[in-house]
Amino acid sequence: MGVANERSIAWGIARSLYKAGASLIFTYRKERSFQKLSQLLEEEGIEPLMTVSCDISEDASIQAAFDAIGARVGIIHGVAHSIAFADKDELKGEYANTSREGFLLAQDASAYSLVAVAREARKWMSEGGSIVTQSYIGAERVVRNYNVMGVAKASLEASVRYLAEDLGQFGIRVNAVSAGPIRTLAAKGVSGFNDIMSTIQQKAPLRRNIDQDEVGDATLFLLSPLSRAVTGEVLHVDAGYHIIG
Ligand code: NDP
Ligand code: N5H
Repeated sequence: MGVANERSIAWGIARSLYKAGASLIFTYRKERSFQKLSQLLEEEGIEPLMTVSCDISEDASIQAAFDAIGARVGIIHGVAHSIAFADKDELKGEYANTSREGFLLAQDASAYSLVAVAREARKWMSEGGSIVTQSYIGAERVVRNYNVMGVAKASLEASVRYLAEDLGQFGIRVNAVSAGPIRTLAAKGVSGFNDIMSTIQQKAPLRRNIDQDEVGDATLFLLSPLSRAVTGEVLHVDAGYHIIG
């Protein structure tokens, strides 16, 4: 869930999963994303089991998407949730100025969406499986301009833990990847992005930034049985930046 174009983290995940032999189902919101996705799938010679429209701001849309998926394939083993949204105006200046509307929008799209997706997906995860979402270090620490999205990611990471407890008894694991900054469509035009990338290059233990394929491979690990005893975890895929004070 969440391929907008070739730069999307979700596309990195799709490539890793495809190489590992997974059967793939894609969801998209905008028609533009559907077109990009179809083009990418054709270029890479990937034949998905299906591609379904899903707007995570609408419960009915999530339900309809997973009902359609369930009706077609019967059982699913994993979900990659790679979706977030906040109003651009909330991603600069003081967090103290966040509007009620902006706060609720970020929480709804970026954190509650995982809860709603987990609820619908679990109905079809009758053999157990794994759900993985994407977070950012701004959930744990104050990162300039991340603001309302930092609070939404904190909520997302807490949801990962509560969902892990609920779904563990059914053999379903729930984890997050906390990725370093990657130039994607969502990141386009946000203030301070370039400065953050150069700080990582100077300060991260590996002295470099990371890419979509590295997040894809880590997400593949969390979706696969290689991580079968890991749940409720936030795995940093950030060249080690999070350990630096
Ligand atoms: P992209 O812009 O490539 O992906 C964002 C996706 O969110 C798009 O596919 C967009 O679909 C989808 N989306 C937004 N709102 C909705 C909605 N209401 N319903 C369905 N889909 C929706 O950016 P990224 O790959 O960077 O973002 C993916 C995830 O990774 C996000 O959770 C982000 O916070 C996280 N992340 C990103 C980092 C980065 O540096 N890029 C770092 C750490 C985490 P559409 O355009 O069709 O609406
Ligand atoms: C500290 C930073 C830089 C400042 C904050 C950036 C936050 C970005 C996250 C959200 C998801 C961006 C967002 O919603 C942008 C939208 O308002 C406008 N863009 C769009 O509508 C595009 C077209 C679509 C595809 O975007 C979405 N979301 O659907 C954080 C960065 C260093 C790291 C980063 C970029 C983190 C992250 O969470 O994405």
